[in-house]
Order: sequence, then structure tokens, then C-alpha cells
Amino acid sequence: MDSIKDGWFTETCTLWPGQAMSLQVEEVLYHKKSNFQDVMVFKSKTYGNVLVLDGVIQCTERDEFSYQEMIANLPLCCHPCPRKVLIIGGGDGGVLREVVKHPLVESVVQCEIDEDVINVSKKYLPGMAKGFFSPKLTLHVGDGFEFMKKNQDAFDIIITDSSDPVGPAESLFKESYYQLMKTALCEGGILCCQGECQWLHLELIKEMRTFCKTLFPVVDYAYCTIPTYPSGQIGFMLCSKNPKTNFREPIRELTRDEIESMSLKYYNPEIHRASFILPEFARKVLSEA
Ligand code: SPD
Repeated sequence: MDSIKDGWFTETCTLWPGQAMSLQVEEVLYHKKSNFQDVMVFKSKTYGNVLVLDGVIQCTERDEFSYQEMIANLPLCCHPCPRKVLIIGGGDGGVLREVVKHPLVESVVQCEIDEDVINVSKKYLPGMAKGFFSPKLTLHVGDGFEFMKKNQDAFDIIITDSSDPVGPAESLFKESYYQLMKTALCEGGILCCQGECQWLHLELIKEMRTFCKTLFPVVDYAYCTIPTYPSGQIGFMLCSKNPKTNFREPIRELTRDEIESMSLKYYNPEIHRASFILPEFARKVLSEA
């Protein structure tokens, strides 16, 4: 196993040249090639079980909540009535776990192409995969593009929880994909997608923001911190078909009691607002988009 040496897993990728993240390994629990990618789960020394796809960390039991709570609640708390939700990707189930907690969500369709990831997560990441047992869920194993072509004007919220734009997920960062999401959204619908890292991919984010603005009246970019993603943070591209949407001000302000009962550990209304405040180097570049 190339990525594990002397008891340490090291994540390298052409998308973050010259840097790497290492985690100490206690035991490899699963490692096989699926029809789509290399799938590995290992038990780490200090971050719990870790899901790795094609050599890149997708989630660890210790810090996954920040990304999953944010990508779910940023759009959900900005829509007046988020009844029908579509999740593309997200095979570990963590985003689904967060979406089904939302009191106004009535139904969720999840479209994940790789069934092996779902099965592996049910076995080794049960805290994330518990969303798969929700009665609100209809699970569709297949290609998100094909699914959306057949389901237009159908969802209040679309969340794309993808891996990085190399290999199978590359097309999910392109204009044609955003165009397709636009047609799958109902009037006033909102989307939120994995938006990479401002320390590493600012030009890609700028390019995406530029084409998003040609498609949607409201576009914004937020981020969260997460130790095991490259450079310790990851962003979210948010677009709304409703010109009145202000992503920076949640329509539904979760109370302390709701935060407690939803067992949220990262998301709250204050972090929602703060997540749109970018450091000057990123603000400047993205304001030109
Ligand atoms: N650099 C890795 C980005 C992965 C984002 N998706 C993770 C899936 C977690 N549900």
C-alpha cells in the first residue's frame, strides 16, 4: 500500500502539490477497488475510523461533523420551506444524517454512484451511515447527471457532497453540472456544493463563481475549518434561484434548544454568518468574479 508507510497514512494529490497530511494508522479495516475507485477504511490512532477514496481522505470520525453540518444547514436554514432535498454523492451518509434532522424536511433522495462506499460506511462508519435508515430517504444508486436529467423542477434543495475535481468527480465542478442542478431545482430552489479550499484552489473557485453568476441571481461562498482536509479548511458554493435570498442571514435561526436536540457540534447561527467572511486575499479575488 503506497499511501501507508511505517504505520503512517500520507495523503498526497496533484491538487495540493508540495504538501501532505499524515495520520497514524492502527489497523487497515478495508481496502478494495470498487467499480469506480480505490476504497480504504483504516482505524487511526487519534481520529477514529477514516474513509479514503483514491488516496484522499473523505472523512474521519473525529472531525467529519464540521463539513457535514455546514453543507447541510447553510442551504437548509436559508430556504423558507425546504421540504424536498436531493443529495448527490455523500456515500458515507454524514450529510444525509444532518439533512434528515431538519424539522421541515419531508423527503430526501440520495443519489450515490458507488454502492461499495455506502456498504463500507454502514459497516465501519455507523455514526455517519445512520442517515441511511431514515424513513425520509429514497436511495438511488446511480449517476447524478442521469438522475437529474429525468427529475426536473423537483427539489427545494440540492446538496452535492463530492470528492475533489480529479477522477470521477471532475465533472461536478463544471458549468454543465450547475446548469443541470438549476433545472432540477424548483422555483426558489437553493443548491450547496463542496467548494474546495481558498488556500489551494482560489482560481477554480473564482471560475466557478463566475459561471454560477451567469446561471443564478444569488451566489455566495462560505467555508468551515476541518483539520483533516487539505490546508485545514473547505468551502461551499451556494446558489439560489430566488433573487431575495441572502445566504449570510439565516431565515431559520436555530435556537439553543434546537441545536441541542439536533446534536449539532459545529453549526449555529453565529458560525453561519461568520462562515461567509473571507480573509482579504480570498475576498479580493472572489469579489472580481
Ligand atoms: N479533499 C476531500 C474533500 C471531500 C469532500 N467530501 C467528503 C465526503 C464527506 N461526506
